[in-house]
Amino acid sequence: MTRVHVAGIPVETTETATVLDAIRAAGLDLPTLCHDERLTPRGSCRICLVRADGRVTAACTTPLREGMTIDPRDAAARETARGALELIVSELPARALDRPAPHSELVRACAQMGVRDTDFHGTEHAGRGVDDSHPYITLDRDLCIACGRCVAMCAEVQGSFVLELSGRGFDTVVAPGDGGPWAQSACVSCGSCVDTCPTGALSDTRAAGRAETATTTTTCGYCGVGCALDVHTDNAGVVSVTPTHGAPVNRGHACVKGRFAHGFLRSGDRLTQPLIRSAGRGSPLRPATWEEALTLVAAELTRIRDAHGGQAIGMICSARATNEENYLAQKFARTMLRTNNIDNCSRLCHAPTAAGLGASFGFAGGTNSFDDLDRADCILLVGANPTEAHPVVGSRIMARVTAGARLLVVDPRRTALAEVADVHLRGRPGSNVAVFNGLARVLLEEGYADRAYLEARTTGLAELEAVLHDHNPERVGEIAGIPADSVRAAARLFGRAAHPVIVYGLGVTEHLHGTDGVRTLANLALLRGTVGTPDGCGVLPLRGQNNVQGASDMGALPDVLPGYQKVAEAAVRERFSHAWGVPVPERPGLRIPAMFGAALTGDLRALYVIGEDLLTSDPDAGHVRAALAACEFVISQDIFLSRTAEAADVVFPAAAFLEKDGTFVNFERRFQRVRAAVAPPPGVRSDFDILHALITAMGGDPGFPDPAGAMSECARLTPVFGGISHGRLDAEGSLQWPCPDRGHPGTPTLYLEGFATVDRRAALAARPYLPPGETPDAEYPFVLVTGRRLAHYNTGSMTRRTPNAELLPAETLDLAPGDAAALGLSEGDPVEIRSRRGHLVLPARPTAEVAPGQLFTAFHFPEAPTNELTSRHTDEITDCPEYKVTAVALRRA
Ligand SMILES: Nc1nc2c(c(=O)[nH]1)N[C@H]1C(S)=C(S)[C@@H](COP(=O)(O)OP(=O)(O)OC[C@H]3O[C@@H](n4cnc5c(=O)[nH]c(N)nc54)[C@H](O)[C@@H]3O)O[C@H]1N2
Ligand SMILES: Nc1nc2c(c(=O)[nH]1)N[C@H]1C(S)=C(S)[C@@H](COP(=O)(O)OP(=O)(O)OC[C@H]3O[C@@H](n4cnc5c(=O)[nH]c(N)nc54)[C@H](O)[C@@H]3O)O[C@H]1N2
Ligand SMILES: [Mo]
Repeated sequence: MTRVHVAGIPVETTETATVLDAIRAAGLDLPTLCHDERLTPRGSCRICLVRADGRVTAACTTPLREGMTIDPRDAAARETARGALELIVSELPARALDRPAPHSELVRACAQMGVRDTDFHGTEHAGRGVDDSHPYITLDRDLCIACGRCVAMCAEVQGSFVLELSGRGFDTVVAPGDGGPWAQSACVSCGSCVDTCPTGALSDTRAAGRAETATTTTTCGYCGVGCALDVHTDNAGVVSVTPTHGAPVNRGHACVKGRFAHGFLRSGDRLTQPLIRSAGRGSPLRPATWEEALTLVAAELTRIRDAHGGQAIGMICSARATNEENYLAQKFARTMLRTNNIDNCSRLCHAPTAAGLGASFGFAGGTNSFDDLDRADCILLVGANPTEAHPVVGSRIMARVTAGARLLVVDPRRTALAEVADVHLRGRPGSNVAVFNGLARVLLEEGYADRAYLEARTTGLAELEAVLHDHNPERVGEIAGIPADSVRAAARLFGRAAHPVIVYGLGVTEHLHGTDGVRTLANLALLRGTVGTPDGCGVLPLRGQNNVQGASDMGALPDVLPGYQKVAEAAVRERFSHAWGVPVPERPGLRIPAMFGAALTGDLRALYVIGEDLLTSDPDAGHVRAALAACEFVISQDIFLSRTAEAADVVFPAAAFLEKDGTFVNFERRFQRVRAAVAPPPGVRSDFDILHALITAMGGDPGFPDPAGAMSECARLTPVFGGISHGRLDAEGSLQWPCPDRGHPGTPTLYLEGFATVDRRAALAARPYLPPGETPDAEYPFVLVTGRRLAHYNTGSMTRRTPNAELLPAETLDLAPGDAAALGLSEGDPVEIRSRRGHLVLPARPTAEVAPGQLFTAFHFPEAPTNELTSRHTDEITDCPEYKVTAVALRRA
């Protein structure tokens, strides 16, 4: 603690604070231009000159000393600062003052320091020109003051190192490193340069000429990182989105989706009316009134339930929707449809995480906070590509690596982070369990295991050692196709680290042995004793969808009620039945893949799908098509007419995340508020309102009028969320579960007082390597891996309806250059990919990112229906599809 005086006011600050921090802590405003609290201070613009302990000094770079006296209004210092500002603006055209003050620190500084438009001597036609090649970012070179903030943001925060200052003296201007047009540079469009620019030299192209009238802080609705966003709006809708400064997760950073991809909201093909079929299947979908559609759905669901029982109806809820919507949906399924047949896309994604981490440690969630990455000195990144799929996390990892942390990557592809890794274990798809066991063996054999921790806090070491007996690095290397020595090298770096952290993604879960993968990976954290300890960094699964953690937490799952309380336990059912006034069905329900199977046998007759495009995202699309066709009645609730909606009997038009109220839970178990920044288009209702109306139409009582009421009912019935409420979140910002009561601060780090298992110990898993469901053979010699690309999101329904489509216009098949050459394929040549289930044609993209014999593509475009190819193999424990391994054949098309 340092104590100083600012203009006579006593101020206490942290030891690392600067004079500027103290001035701001005293509640005084001091204009700055080159300063950004997210960056290393530069002290180059000199407009923050003040007097401190008698000397004139730049406030932003001067560290505090105990007892310092600071005079931020000292006449001589401020006059020199004014001179510095006058010198800066003398080169700028006066139109620099045209920007609205909230977004221009220059405009604010001029107003506060009395610098006028007549001090601007730069001509309108200085002629350095505008680069408007990029769909979102415009560079107006004549407004650049070469402060270097954008360059520092790109390097220090984003970790892309794309921008630099080029030219000399007053001609210095920011440029994408290679000097060509911005759009052709390696820029990843995170927008942090725009966000930091103090003059408007860099601006958000889509916001040009619009002035916002309101700003709403909400949580991003794309991936599971949970970035806080400020959404700026006018009467016509969203003007721009900026990352919320000082927010706990993203700390003022964002990515191309959250920051820019909001244009889909006003897309001309938004669903705005319910659709029904007048004359049943085969007749076209036609617009209907809400009353007509709700009455029809209520009547059909009631008829099928009463004739065939609740088990004849299935509901797939949405990880895109809020907690309150998921809570209401599972309550609807259980009380009105009288079935536990409810699931969500966690099934296709991180169900093995929930099962695996639950079995190893106790809770179905990541063990630590994202912030713990700040102290990690070794990052084991497995089967995840966060630079594309969780960019804010990818950037933070890059920053740690730049600061000296070791990086170990386990991925068959050479991803951007594999490129900078100390060791890249490039194992064959499906070989994880072998690799993790190999690492475990070296940790134990070479004395890196924390024996005291293992003794005190875990069970199963002897069984694990028995399995590791035949997983030495040589055998593991053979299975995975990697050198045994690189397994040893990785284990040693992980073993020697003081604070190793494990970060992982779908490359671990979406496999026949996905849960085994999670468990054998969790073993490594236990062997090092880094879970449930105050300075441990734990295991962080990079959950996928914005609210996939929450949808599962809310009980949109067939075997658990909210908070993972088991349907099979009578006491749990009793408590919910009592509160809801309807008995909760006893039998756990069907998982998504089993719902399709039941539809084909006639056991499932109706399917209600909220915010999920089954025909695009579930594996073996042909099978899904047949299952939907076999159902008597299919309802799709979406913001667009997805393929699944096209195949449905009724379509309800739903509101999107920027239009609704509630909460999401991110990958660190963090509840955060979602607030409506704009109204939905006329005729569109939120998922909450639709379900609410439907319950009423079926003669039921939803039990609460609004999302806040849903959250409080959930909190009353769910011990781990007992202290969560909208009121508290509004006041405190965010809360990580477990949060059992109103006075509880939430739990950033799990298991400090013991694991949440019966014996309070973590369970080491003894699982041997087993081969994947599909392996290449003479007929299908290639392994296709499917995953994600930066600019598009899952089925692409949102991002393809924004200028992100200009950033990535089409899908490709990525293949090793040698394989391309052997097939006579050059960049862009059409290639037919055939699996045992289907085929499609994509342009070839030869790249060394992909290993020989392997292929990679995503599933973001309707023209590339990847899931026509994928198989119905699923994780043995959780039924998560084996999306990461499909045997295929290639042919020039
Ligand atoms: N831009 C963008 N961001 C997204 C999404 C999106 O569609 N686009 N989707 C969101 C969703 S729902 C999710 S779940 C997350 C997913 O985020 P990630 O899990 O990072 O995404 P993927 O690209 O599917 O797969 C990750 C990596 O697993 C590797 N992999 C494949 N097989 C194996 C294997 O056997 N072993 C190992 N060790 N690695 C393997 C792949 O090569 C790939 O690099 O992203 C979320 N964020
Ligand atoms: N081949 C292959 N397939 C995969 C994967 C893979 O790696 N490879 N990954 C799998 C994974 S991890 C996942 S999570 C799934 C994702 O698959 P999906 O969940 O089907 O994909 P999304 O595009 O995220 O969203 C589904 C639908 O929700 C709609 N939507 C968005 N917001 C809302 C809302 O607020 N309310 C409503 N009602 N609708 C909304 C969108 O328009 C879209 O049509 O895909 C899986 N499929
Ligand atoms: Mo996902």
